Amino acid sequence: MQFQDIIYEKAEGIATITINRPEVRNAFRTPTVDELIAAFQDAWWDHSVGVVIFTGAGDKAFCAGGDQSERGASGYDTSAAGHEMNVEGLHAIIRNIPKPVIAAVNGFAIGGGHVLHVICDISIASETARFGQTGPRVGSFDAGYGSSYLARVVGEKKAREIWYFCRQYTAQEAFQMGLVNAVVSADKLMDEARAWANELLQKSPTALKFLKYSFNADTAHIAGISNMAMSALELYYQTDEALEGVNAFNQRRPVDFSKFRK
Ligand code: 2NE
Repeated sequence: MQFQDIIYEKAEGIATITINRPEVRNAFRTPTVDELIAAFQDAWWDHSVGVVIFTGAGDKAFCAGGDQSERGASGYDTSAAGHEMNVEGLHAIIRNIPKPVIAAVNGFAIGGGHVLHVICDISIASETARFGQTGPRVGSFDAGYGSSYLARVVGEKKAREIWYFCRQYTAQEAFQMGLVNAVVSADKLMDEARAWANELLQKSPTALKFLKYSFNADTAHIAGISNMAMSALELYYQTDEALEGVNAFNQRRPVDFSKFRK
């Protein structure tokens, strides 16, 4: 598969997957998600790969979530890929690939982009990284892994704060709440991610695989919740309420949900 929206590299046991849309803070569109799934699939089956590093191009963003310029009353644009955006499939493959996935968070990890790093096994952040959800502001939500699993990571109160208030958090704040494993200066981020990956490459791959699946088993029920959540999201995107959120973002105006409070 030829990649347009991502860069996929393999060297010395490490597969590096980079979302390459820096002009939109690495927001993903439907083909981006397909390419990410294809890259993770390749890394899954390639026996020379022991660890995946997941990052974003440039120095501004890891990923700013779904591309809001491609969102309308039928959800995200399907014309380029011929099907709905398969975010659920992307979450599933990051969870299920039997190798550790390290998120190297090099800037904004926001909205659906924040969910991506949350699902990764390990997150290493640059000092410049910023974390947050935006769903209730832009007319969206992730009621699957994005919320339930986040609550496992940072606790119920903090997860509710993160989703309800749509605030941004610094890398140090993320470290303090257990949302990332380490914080390093921006120029050291990829070296640090590779150092963690190299440490993992010295460990038993089968032991790592079983440990990952054991950790996953405890939250495996969220897959079913995610099925319902993503189906509900497709319906919600068709509402005037959800459209008010996305239109306000795209028109760069304040959002007004007041008439939907019924
Ligand atoms: C990420 C953030 C905080 C960055 O802010 P800033 O000030 O550094 O940059 P700016 O000017 O907002 O963005 C730079 C350019 O990137 C585009 C902007 O429109 C802008 O374009 P130009 O003006 O240069 O033409 N851009 C940024 N994020 C974009 C996006 N997501 N889609 C399309 N274009 C985007 C700030 O940009 C921000 O808050 N972005 C929006 C974050 C967001 O709300 N994401 C979607 C959440 S919903 C979601 O991801 C989702 C879900 O909830 C469930 C399932 C699937 C997806």
